[in-house]
Amino acid sequence: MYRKNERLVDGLEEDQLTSYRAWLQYRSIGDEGYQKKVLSYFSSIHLDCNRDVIIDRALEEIQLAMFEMVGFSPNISQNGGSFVINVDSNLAKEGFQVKSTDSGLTLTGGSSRAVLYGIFHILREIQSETPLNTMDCYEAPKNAFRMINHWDDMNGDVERGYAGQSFFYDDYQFIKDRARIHDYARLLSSVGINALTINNVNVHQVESHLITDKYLDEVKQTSDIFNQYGITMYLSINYASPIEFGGLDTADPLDERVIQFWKQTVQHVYKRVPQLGGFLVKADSENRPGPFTYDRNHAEGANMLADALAPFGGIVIWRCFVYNCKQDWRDRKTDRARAAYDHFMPLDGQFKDNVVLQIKNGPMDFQVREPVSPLIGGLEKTNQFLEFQIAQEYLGQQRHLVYLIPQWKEVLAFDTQAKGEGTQVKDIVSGDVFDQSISGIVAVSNVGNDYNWTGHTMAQLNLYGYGRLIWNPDLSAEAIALEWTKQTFGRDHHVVDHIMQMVMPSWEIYENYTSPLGIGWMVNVSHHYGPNIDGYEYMAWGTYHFADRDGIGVDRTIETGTGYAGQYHPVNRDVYNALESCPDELLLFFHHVPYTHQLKSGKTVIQHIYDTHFKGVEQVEAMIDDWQQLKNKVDERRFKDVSERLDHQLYMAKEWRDIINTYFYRKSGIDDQHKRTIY
Ligand code: GCV
Repeated sequence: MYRKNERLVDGLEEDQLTSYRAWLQYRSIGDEGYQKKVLSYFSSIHLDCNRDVIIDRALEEIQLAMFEMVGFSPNISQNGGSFVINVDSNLAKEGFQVKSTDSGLTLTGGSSRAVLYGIFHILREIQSETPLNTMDCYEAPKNAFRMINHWDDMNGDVERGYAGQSFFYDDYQFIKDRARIHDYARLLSSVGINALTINNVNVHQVESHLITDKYLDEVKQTSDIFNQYGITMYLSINYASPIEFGGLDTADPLDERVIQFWKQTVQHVYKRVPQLGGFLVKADSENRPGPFTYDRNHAEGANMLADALAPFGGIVIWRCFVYNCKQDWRDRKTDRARAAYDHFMPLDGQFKDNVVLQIKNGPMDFQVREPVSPLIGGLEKTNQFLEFQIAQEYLGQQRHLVYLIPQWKEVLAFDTQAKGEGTQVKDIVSGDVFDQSISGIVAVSNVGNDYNWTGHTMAQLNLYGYGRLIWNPDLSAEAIALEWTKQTFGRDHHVVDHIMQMVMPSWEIYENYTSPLGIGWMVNVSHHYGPNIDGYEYMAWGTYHFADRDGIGVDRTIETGTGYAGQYHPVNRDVYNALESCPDELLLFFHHVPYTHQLKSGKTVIQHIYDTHFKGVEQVEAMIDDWQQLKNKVDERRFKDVSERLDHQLYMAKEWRDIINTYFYRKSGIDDQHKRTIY
């Protein structure tokens, strides 16, 4: 009854399987002509390269997909066939070429991993019914590292997880049945992900032991599963491990005992898990230990670990999310936005070659809208990863439909001006601008053990889109959404059109009914969901928006504010620093203005807040209308799931609208001309 490749059989109800399959639906091809062509092109597979475990997975995938799509599973032979697979090491290691010939198709990969990517590419095209004789292409990923970070804890919780519990751990143990991990690895490799961490960057005492004999067997078994799909596994480590389980009283990176501790620990870990990629570290941030305790800087901290990992080809991924957690509300000069740059810019050039800095896309924390972190384009002599968050911590927690690719496209297209005009983020993080030995993009995962992986069915699109976008940042948000929709829900125009209408504006819609003009943060303490204007926990007794009766926004200018604007290269610095040139959507991020300040749109700030909040609610209503058109056009289970989430989204959008508009109306004391009836 279930397909053999979906290893997770137990625990799934029949009608949940469609959701579980996500975008790998491989539905039967309806068009008879196209079906015949597929049958003839893939009647047999000629494997013209050595078999290994990754090639096995690739073959398994195409056999399965063919069986599903055309009812026939091709034979594999080494003596001819209409579909030829080979490996040519002259191609880029992860690059592949597809060529149509008179008798069929040839797929050539630069490695086994590339063959796997090529197979998924071909299957994607077939699901969109792309004519087979036009499939010729050469593809190679723009980014060498394409990574996912899990924030899973060993008690089974997922920090900022909105899709159930962890499928790695439960009750401080690895989950014995690894079926789901296989299926997950398959989903990831289908969109080109090649690296991941499996434990939270907040490494508590229990998880510290992941690098000890207590768990190394299971770490190895998990790593082996991912390796089969071309994915290298990493672990988050606790900087204070020498104290946690090493019997030392210090984690000082320059202390010889600490240095020896890490050398021996790493040596042991690699003996047990030779394919491990290295360590991810969150240090001196949100109460995590780090080198600051010993008056050492982050280069000293990271380099010590890098030395221990170097003999094994391991790397250290070091996060730049370091800031002072407690700020007094009267203090308008300390600025969390400045922190990453202030800490790490002075260290540019001091990190070892096998260290890479991981930088969140914005200077704060994955808000609905932030400027790009000035560290990207600032650092010139340091390896760097850009960090996104697929989990929708501040973007509706996977109860709201928010398509994140348009936001990430803006980040990647941002012109940092680091080497004059045209120095876009996408070229810096890919390592094309500065000489970096390690470069790429990483994102916080949005999956859990929910039967549909992501809680909201539509949030599958963000996982899919993340992989596709970082493989090729030039793909448009529309193209990615279209690919996903066709694979996930089929090619019916009616279905595709309505879903596209829902997803494409969804980021802007969310912004409309939540935090306006770059202000961010107005969420409830600790869980970060729902409107609370004065709620953010790390701002002691105050807010990050400084709204008072006279105005709103954070003055981050050089002359009178925190000086954050000065962290950008001159053109961007000047644009953000001047009230006249600062773009409306980031106005309150950079400036404190009166409510009557006129935006470039011609509206006042207060009127903009009112209008967008009303508009956002109307837009959610329109989304619901779109979805309702699809009743009986998509399977019942997914229809019901999405309908329920949309209803909740509308409820919450109204709550946001009413709370925000009422608050600012009262706060500003603006007269009636700006008012609209709220209730
Ligand atoms: C894993 C934010 C989140 C934390 C998260 C942190 C980080 O502050 O709220 O849950 O911790 O980012 O990125 O380390």
